[in-house]
Amino acid sequence: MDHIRNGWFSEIKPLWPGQCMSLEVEEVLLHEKSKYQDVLVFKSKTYGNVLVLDGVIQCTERDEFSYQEMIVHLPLNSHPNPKKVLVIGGGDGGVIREILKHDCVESITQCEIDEKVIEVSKVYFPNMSCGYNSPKVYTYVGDGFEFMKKNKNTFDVIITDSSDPDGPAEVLFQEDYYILMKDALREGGIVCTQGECIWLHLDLIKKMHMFCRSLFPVVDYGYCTIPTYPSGQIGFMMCSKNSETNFQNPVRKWSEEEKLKNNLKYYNEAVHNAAFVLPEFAKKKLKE
Ligand code: SPD
Repeated sequence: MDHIRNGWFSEIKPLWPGQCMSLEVEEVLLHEKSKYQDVLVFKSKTYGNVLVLDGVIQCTERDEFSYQEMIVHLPLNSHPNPKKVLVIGGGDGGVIREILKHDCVESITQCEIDEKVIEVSKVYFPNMSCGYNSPKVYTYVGDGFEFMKKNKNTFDVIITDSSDPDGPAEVLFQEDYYILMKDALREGGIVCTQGECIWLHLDLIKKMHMFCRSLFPVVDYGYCTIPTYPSGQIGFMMCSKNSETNFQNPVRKWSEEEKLKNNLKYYNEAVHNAAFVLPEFAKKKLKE
């Protein structure tokens, strides 16, 4: 239990040198090694249950809605009629829960490599894993690369809800993976991936932005704030095969009634527009 000392969990990693997020632990609920990674769930003093993979916070019950709403509603509301959605990763189920808020979506295929994450989420994160019961959801336990190689020209939107580019998820931040996603999309399809933090990983974001621009006619980087991710900010790399897409202006909007029904806590239209407004240092770097 290297990461817990004196009743505090600390997220110490070379990916964010010299800094770390700490949460006070009330009780350790589970600590196991899956086939792929170290899985820890603890009840925190002030952020509810927390899921940690290989020492890195993946979600807390208190603030998960920010990331899950944004990684889903930014791309889905930028597509005129998304019917088939593919989720790579996202084993906790939060992304599926949000996709199900779009009635036009007919099927959600999820490809998660680590079955343990799904299992653990069903027990300790019922508010995230609730969508697994939907008849629209098909879950494959396996490698996203292999899955996409066999499913070309199939999806309207692909969402990659991955962990950080350190260990098994590293390949998901490389050009070959984006080529596969592009080929798995139908005409006019959209990709949205976990795109890391401008305060910590701007060189990586720049590199990804450049290869994405060589593959797709429209590319943009949006972000949200979230207290328990490193530096309190995380972004989304968004690419469209449709040259008419303008990610900053959603093409689909919910009525007041739908908004109430969907119980949104972070996303609204103004937040969508503002998500792509970058501070000067990041804007300059991506424009260079
Ligand atoms: N630094 C942690 C980034 C984790 C992103 N994925 C989280 C999974 C939530 N569904």
